[in-house]
Amino acid sequence: MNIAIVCYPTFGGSGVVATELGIELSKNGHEIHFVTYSQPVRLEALNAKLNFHEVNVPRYSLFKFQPYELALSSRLVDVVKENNIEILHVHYAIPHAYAAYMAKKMLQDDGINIPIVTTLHGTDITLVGSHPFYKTAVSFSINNSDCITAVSKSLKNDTIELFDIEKDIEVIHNFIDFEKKTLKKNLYDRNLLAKEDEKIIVHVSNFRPLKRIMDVIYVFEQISSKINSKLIMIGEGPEKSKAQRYCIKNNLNDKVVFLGNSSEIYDILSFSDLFLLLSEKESFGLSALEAMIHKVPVISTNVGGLPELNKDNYSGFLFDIGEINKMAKKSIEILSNDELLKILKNQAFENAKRFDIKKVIKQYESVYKKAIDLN
Ligand code: GMT
Repeated sequence: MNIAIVCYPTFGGSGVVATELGIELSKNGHEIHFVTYSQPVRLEALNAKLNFHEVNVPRYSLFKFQPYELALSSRLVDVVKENNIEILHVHYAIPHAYAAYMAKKMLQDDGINIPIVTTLHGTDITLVGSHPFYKTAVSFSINNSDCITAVSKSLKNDTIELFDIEKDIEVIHNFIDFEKKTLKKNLYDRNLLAKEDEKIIVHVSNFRPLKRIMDVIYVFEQISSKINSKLIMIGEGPEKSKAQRYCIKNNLNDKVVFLGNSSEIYDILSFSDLFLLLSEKESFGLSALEAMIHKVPVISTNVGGLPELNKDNYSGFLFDIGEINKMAKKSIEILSNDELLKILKNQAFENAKRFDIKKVIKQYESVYKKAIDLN
């Protein structure tokens, strides 16, 4: 199939999922065309089956807000026509599902009927999409997709609760490519980040308020009072400077390393001992799955799709939002018992196998066929 994939090209989970999916589909013989405003960060190499089409939005001073949806829908029409695209798969409803609908309507004028698959990722529903300023348009574009998928049961339920959805939503969990795990770049050596006798704890996110970055720091503060350890904070976002200030003020700055956005996450995870994801909302928690594939157990909250991913007392442990003392106590218990840590590491890896990309790809292929049959 010739498939156009629309996504955010950044370090965020939805862009990573869309990119990894496109790469795997191309390995399965499909021709993939990414349409977005810059080359997706995880899309390192293009080839005959993996193409990238940039969406440009010319700056014009009359516009206070540059009309990205307009540029995207025009670009989609061109890409569909020029590459005989058979399906449009849009990741993240805003504004992608809306732009896809406009492209579909424009293409109908040329006698082309293009099916749309929309994948909902989380914040497009739970945070931004349900805002009254957007809700009507988001609801409309979801209902006008041919097929809708959500990355967890929890997100499906949230979508049904927050919007009047007239169509079925299929749950296709996020996934991981086990072959990629071995593709280390070897840019990071363990001893660049921590001493040999220090345990390594990791957090990866976009440091937005819903990630509860300060909880990560508070939990680590308690851990580091008992366990010789380092906390590696990966990502960029609005809560980062507050966390950095706290670390400086509380003499934690030689124990907490803020790395910023990194393309070497897999290298770092490969020598880590514990992953913290303490969000107040999380439709799936892809970063926790990336930790598990590297045998890193996960301490997480029990919100959203996290219980579908992190198996309590197996791949890690789940807690209510803000249960800092309990989270810290459990982390100390794990990190001070090498035997227990080893068991949990192996179990985290076993648990990750449920989300192997090879299984998931078939689900997406069957959704594409369903969407094509509907048109
Ligand atoms: O976590 C974020 O804030 C980024 C966001 C995104 O869209 O890039 O992540 C969402 O989609 C990911 C991929 O499906 C999920 O793993 C994340 O759980 C989800 N984030 C939230 O629901 C907060």
